[in-house]
Amino acid sequence: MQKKLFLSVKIFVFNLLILQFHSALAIPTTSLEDWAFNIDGVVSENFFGDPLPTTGSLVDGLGTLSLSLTGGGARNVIGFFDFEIFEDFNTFFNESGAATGTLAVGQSWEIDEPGFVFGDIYDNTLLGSLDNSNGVTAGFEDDVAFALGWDFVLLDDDVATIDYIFTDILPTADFFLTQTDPDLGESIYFYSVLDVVSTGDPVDVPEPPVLLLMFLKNKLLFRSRADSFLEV
Ligand SMILES: [Ca+2]
Ligand SMILES: [Ca+2]
Ligand SMILES: [Ca+2]
Ligand SMILES: [Ca+2]
Repeated sequence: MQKKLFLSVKIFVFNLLILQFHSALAIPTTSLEDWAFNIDGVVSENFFGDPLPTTGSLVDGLGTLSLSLTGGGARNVIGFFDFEIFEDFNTFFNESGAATGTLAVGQSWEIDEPGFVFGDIYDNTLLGSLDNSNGVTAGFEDDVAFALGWDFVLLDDDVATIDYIFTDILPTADFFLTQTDPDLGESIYFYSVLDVVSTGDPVDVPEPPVLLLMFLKNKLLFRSRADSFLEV
């Protein structure tokens, strides 16, 4: 028992030293190894040197990437990401993923090995259909990749904004994915927000006081005409 405790303390101190060494050298703990987007069947892949179809940038693998869509019709968007945590120190395949919360309408997700060994997440991204399952659960650590998708319908004058948020702060989002390096107790979180705004001109509806004035004016006119008619 004492031996086990001593071993645990040794591992804890070792991990602490690695963390301090890491921060002393200002080496980012997370890095984006690979990404792909499928926007209505048009695929952008980091593997082939495509530019990211998003705006925004990531610092040490964290931040927000956004994209805007216009044009009426059914839309299908998937963002795939392969992040590594502490890859230089304890590899990229000692990590696991988890999904938390309730999906929004039209939202889909996947956590899986990125496709070099057993995962089908990359193929699913290219096909435009995620399997809503986790292939790299805790206890079965490997190379974690994750993806979030949206299926929705836009009207002609709608603008959709999709944000992909990567953070090391536990989110309050209704649905989010977690990638964890259990050996160092480090986690990053990923969630997506879809916002649709109509840019159409609002129907020109008179303000209530204006309507009331028009009604009173018409009523007065009618009465005055009626009175004139009676006086003849
Ligand atoms: Ca790792
Ligand atoms: Ca899968
Ligand atoms: Ca990887
Ligand atoms: Ca990974």
